Amino acid sequence: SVVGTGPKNRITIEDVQKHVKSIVQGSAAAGAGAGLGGGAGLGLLADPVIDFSQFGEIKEEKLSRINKISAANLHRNWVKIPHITLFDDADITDMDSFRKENKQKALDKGVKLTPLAFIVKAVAKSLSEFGRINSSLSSDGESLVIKKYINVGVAVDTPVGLMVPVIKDADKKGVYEIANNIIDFAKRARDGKLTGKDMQGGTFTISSLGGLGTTAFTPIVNMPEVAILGVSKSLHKPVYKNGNFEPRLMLPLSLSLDHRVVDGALGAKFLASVLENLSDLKRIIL
Ligand code: CAO
Repeated sequence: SVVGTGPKNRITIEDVQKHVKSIVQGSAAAGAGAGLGGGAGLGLLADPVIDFSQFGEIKEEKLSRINKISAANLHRNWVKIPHITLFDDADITDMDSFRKENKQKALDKGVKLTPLAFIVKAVAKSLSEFGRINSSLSSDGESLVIKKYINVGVAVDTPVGLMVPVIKDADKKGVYEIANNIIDFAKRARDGKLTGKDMQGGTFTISSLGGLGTTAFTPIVNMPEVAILGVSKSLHKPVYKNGNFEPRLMLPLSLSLDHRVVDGALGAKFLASVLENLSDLKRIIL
């Protein structure tokens, strides 16, 4: 890689010295990035190489192909996207009574109605009103591509890793159809039968750990999308209403945003809209 400046492009002693100097200066700049005053490069330390067996018995498992693909994507998204995460609780008392009233009827039609289908519908409605949340940065970083279609990805946990199939045109689908899509995708994801097409074209992602039980978490934005909603387990909580504490079923939500595109204020308005849709089903049914 040394550029020769001598006769017929021969490499001179000066060329080699210049080349070495540029390399040394380059690594010094990267090293400065690791300290507080730097910033030109990330200047990260190399991963530690440790023989863990010296401390006790170990077992080594190979990472799956999906593990490796998602690790590379998550790492890029974590490093490149300046995240902020907003937290709030949605009052889903009425929504959940409605869901339970219709649970058996839905099962008779072969549909398992979980809160997630309602959440997808509520989010799709809000996305139709907040174009900036349903957007991507152009690859040159010069403009914002606002999508008129609403495709909601749903993270599915499988034995070989995380997959994100996409519910296309979620705003145009009813809750039953969305629930059907989720069941079909989850089954095919776990059977290793999802296609590339099933996982393309998402404009927003929902990651639900509600069935497993967490109080809150900070999901990582799924590039090139600019926002992701984390769903935790709903719990009955005392809510102060009309001068009394009432037991209400509250659903904890966490909205992570790409701060380059979405400011906290806009994110808060979007989250408030999702909360309203979930607490008043009429808003999403009509
Ligand atoms: N609060 C309380 N209960 C909830 C809930 C919530 N937010 N969400 C689901 N539940 C309940 C369901 O109603 C169901 O109860 P019943 O069996 O009594 O009806 C039970 O929990 C299990 O639900 P489920 O997980 O089978 O179905 P789902 O529609 O909620 O989710 C799917 C489907 C595919 C998204 C889920 O199985 C999954 O894979 N989640 C993991 C996602 C993940 O790993 N995300 C990444 C996180 S960061 O790495």
